[in-house]
Amino acid sequence: MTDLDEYLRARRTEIESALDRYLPSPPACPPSVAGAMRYSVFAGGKRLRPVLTLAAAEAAARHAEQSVDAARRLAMPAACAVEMIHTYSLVHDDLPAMDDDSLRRGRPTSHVVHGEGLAILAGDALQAEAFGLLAREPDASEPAMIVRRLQVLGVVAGAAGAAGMVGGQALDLEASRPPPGRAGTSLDVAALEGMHARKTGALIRAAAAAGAIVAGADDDLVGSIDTYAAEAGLAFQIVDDILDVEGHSDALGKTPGKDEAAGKLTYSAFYGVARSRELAHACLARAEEALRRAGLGDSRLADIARWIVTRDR
Ligand code: GRG
Repeated sequence: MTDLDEYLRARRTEIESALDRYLPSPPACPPSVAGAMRYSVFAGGKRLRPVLTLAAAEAAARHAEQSVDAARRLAMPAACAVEMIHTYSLVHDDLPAMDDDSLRRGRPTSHVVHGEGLAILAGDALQAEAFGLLAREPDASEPAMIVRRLQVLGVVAGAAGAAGMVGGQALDLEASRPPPGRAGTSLDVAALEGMHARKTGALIRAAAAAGAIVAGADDDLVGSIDTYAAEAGLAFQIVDDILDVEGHSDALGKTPGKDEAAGKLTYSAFYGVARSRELAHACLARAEEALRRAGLGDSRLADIARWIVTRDR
């Protein structure tokens, strides 16, 4: 097991126990909705986004010669909130009205198990719980921490909303499932990049920025970490498209080949797999450069970017 594997394993364990604490349970809420939320949250996701939040907080703390462990603790609520929002987006994306998928994270999708109504509600509740958590935690009364908490809330809301993930999903829907009687919009490669920047890139950037902000990074450092995360996020999407062509459902935990079968424009369809790999490596080089310039060249963030382009699931 590599050093990074050990790091990822330790962070995932901490994230999962924090998610378990933060998610609502009966009698505070009905067992049906609690069960549906937990079904999707604890289905074995990679936890890329919350790990980025924690690693960005660590990088900011190390930069300021402060405690890495304390920074990670401060960043845990934002890490979990981002994972809740990501999970809600997957539950809703899998619905028949959207991507209509029956396999996710290696299990039948939420609506297949719980029915469409409860799947929609579980997604809605995950989003609401995420923002409640961001409003409450970290529980500190110093004015500086209250300001950071509000800043994180604004960054995550922007990334999740109409200018971010929801907007990207709307562009995807317009292209792939237009309203009855209307032709789908056709995406060129620039539009494809813009759509992904919103749909998956925005939340990945917000995940990293949130960690840096809560750990007290100044605007310059947050900006460098944001540049890094934008490149890492694009690399993540390009690799996701490659895995849709080359991956196996056992490793991926979802149905491979769906995008290709649906005739969707993807990086691998447009550029071919070999060129797509080169593009992902070019993103990695730019992500590493952004870190180096900020004095974070040897941080965990760099290892995570390398893992993003070499992953097989
Ligand atoms: C429903 C508002 C709304 C948005 C949905 C993210 C998203 C927007 C849809 C997912 C569609 C998709 C498969 C996009 C490709 C990239 C991606 C987000 C993959 C899933 O993320 P991973 O690989 O998943 O990090 P795990 O399960 O590991 O957390």
